Amino acid sequence: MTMTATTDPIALKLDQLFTATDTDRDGYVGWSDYQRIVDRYLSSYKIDRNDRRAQALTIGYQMYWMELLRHADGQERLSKEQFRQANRAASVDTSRFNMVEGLAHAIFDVMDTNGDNAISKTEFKQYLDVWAISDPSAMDAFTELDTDGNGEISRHEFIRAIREFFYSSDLDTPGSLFFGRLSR
Ligand SMILES: [Ca+2]
Ligand SMILES: [Ca+2]
Ligand SMILES: [Ca+2]
Repeated sequence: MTMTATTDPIALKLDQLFTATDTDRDGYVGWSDYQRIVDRYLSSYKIDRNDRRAQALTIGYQMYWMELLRHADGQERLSKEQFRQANRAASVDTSRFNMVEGLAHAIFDVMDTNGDNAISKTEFKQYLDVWAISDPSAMDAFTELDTDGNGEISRHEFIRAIREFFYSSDLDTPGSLFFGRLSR
């Protein structure tokens, strides 16, 4: 049985990521979209542009973007289809594995406002603002991401979930819920 693009779970998640990332809604993802996302993180989490965490986040996104461009033959902006293909090509590339982890750690450090190495429910709520997620079930993701149920998302739980977002075909894993629940 062959899977079509619309039933392939990873493609569904990448399309969801594309829509969330295309912040000016022009139908393409470009560096300016990522700059707006970085700005939203900084304003939602009240982090100064010169803060070490702000710089790490910008560098993390720059590296991710350069990697996508590399896999999309150097286009300056990516259509939904190119974005999907570039992410897929990048995900089978081992150099990319470390890069996703680097970005995931930078995002975690931004979200962990009080620096206790865990994301509380309050800290997680800001994340929904960054991505303009208004789905009422979105806070369910917090409960799912907290896999050991201790009331907070540890760094380990967070990094594993980001990995699942890009690599797991199971739409019910916590990592598949970052942008709201998808159904087949
Ligand atoms: Ca755009
Ligand atoms: Ca915290
Ligand atoms: Ca936990």
